[in-house]
Amino acid sequence: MSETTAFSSTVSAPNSVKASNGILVVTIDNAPVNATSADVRTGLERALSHAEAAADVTGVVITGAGKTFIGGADIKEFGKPAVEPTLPAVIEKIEALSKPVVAALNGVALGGGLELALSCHYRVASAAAQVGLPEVKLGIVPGAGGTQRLPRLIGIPAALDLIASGRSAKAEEALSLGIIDEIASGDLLEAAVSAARKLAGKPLRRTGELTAATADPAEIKKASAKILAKSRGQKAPAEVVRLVTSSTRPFAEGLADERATFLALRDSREAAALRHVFFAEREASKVEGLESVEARPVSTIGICGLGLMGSGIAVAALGAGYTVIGLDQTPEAAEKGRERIIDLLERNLASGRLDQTGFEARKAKLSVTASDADLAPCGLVIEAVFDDLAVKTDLFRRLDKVVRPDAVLATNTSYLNPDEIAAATAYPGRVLGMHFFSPAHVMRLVEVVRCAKTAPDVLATGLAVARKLRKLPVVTGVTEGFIGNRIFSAYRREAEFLLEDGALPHEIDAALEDYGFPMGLFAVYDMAGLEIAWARRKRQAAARDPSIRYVEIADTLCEAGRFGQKAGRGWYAYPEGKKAIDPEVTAIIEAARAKKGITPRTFSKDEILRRLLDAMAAEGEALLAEGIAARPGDIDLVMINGYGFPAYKGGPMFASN
Ligand code: T1G
Repeated sequence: MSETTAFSSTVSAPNSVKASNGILVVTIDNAPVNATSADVRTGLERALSHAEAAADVTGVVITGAGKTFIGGADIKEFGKPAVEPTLPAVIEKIEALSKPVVAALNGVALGGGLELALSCHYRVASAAAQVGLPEVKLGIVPGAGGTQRLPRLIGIPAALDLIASGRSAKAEEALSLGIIDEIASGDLLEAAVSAARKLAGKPLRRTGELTAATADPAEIKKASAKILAKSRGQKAPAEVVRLVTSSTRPFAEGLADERATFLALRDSREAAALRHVFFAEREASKVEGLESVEARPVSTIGICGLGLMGSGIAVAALGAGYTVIGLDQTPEAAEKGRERIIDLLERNLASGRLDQTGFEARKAKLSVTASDADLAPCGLVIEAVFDDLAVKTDLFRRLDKVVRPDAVLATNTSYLNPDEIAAATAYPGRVLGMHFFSPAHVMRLVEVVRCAKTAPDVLATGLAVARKLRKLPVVTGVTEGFIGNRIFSAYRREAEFLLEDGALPHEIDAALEDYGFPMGLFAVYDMAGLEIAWARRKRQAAARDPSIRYVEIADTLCEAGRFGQKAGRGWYAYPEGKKAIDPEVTAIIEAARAKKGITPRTFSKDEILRRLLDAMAAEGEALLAEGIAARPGDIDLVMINGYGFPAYKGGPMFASN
């Protein structure tokens, strides 16, 4: 029995080892994503030691089981005591091995997975492989050589782009960049073993020994500035810029700096927040009671109302490969809707997000009509008509008569009670809410509303379709405004209390933008327009409890015609379209305080933030207590993906801990 056959019998899960003509093939089989857990690292190190020593081994191939090469270091090990060997130690061993080590990328190679591949002497990939260093999305930097090896392989500008964005590159792009050396035309493992055999006994290309090609300093400066501007105060992107742009220094020095930076960031609040978001996204897809429920089949989606929301939803559905039938009140309105959808597709084409084939394919799957009966083939119909109860119940009553018995009906209402809409139909069990966010072809979030009578497989269908649309579905129960708008209302209410108590709109907005919000609350208001919320407040005025504090400032602005940016003035003035503090608004606020006999006081940014975050978290606790939201993480995902809450703060529930 050969040395290696004897050795492979001693190898236990999660790695397996077999010899192939002198090449030791190591397969990492650590479901679900072959993360480099302690066991994987130990197994790899043993296999490398064996390969180095064994006379019957001339090379090594490392690959992954299933559809993943390596999904990265095991994030679940973060914050736990380190277990030797560390990933950098295993990677150093690979690079230093005297025999060729070939990475056979059978699927995604991310984070530590790509770093491991970069230390190999040759990389072969399947056509479906993708590579990336997404660590910044977790508030960290690559910690196993990525910021030093990748620039040595592909140059500083390209490495900066990939690592600072955290995006993945498909096999073709990875080949053209030089990250991989070959895309296997036939069997991947055969190609890898053949590459290892060809390299045996030859001088090996060790990435760490390469020099990062110098690039135009102005280009690097420009790219770095763009990354820093976009990072809005996050630490990790700035550290990526520092480490990658200095990767021309001695390799060992760069590696040590990278590791220290990684460890410091890994234990930071920012990284903990982004890990929370990472796992919250995975948890959100686990809905109680749906563990073994099948979704209904959907290949054709009907969309009623082809305005801003409807056309955005249509573009998302066409992008996911669905056939779309758009319905509007008249043939003219339907045709206008089609033009709106085609226009959005043409913009994607023009920006390169879509190629001609994709454009034509989507166009071919779109039809519009003004006749309800044409929706008969739909497995799911989503309405995005005017947010009025009578309009929506009338529509659902009509749809009930024309769609398939197993068709699912979804309402995109943001404030109405979907139970009342469902009650207007013969089969309320097939009704749920699917609350998209504008622009619907861009925003990731969909609040999937479980109505009182929604059948489990109908809820499962809503979730499955949302995922196929590459959206982030979060399940919510029925309450006014669901999770997002209910929290938003509490946040807005507290902000208006702060105005009465002494703060001003620009001070509150500055505190929010410093915290990481892309835009302050009052600036967002002006952008969205003040009239819709005003109309709702007026509708609710008669039922309002006079014992509950109510701030009239927003009403006063609307009564003065200050409806926001498109009216040229709202909470701010917009001379030549540029936002400016308006003393008229300050006067309106001071008058409101005087009317209530409130003596204003000044607030620090921290005080303002504390009050707003506490208000959001308190409303979140209420939603959890009422069973509207299943987990704090769900609430955080809604506020991050629907309302601009900075992800690196983790969301209001995480931030309140
Ligand atoms: N560690 C631990 N668990 C992980 C994991 C990881 N790296 N990646 C995924 N999981 C779990 C996830 O929580 C879920 O668990 C299950 O696997 C399936 O995931 C030194 C330190 C690989 C593209 O950032 O992007 O390397 O919910 O639903 O849609 O520089 O997972 O079933 O219990 O997402 O098929 C860098 C993270 C780490 C990639 C697969 N790597 N993962 O997508 O499955 S930091 C990443 C992903 C690092 C080094 C540093 C995706 C995926 P559960 P899933 P998927």
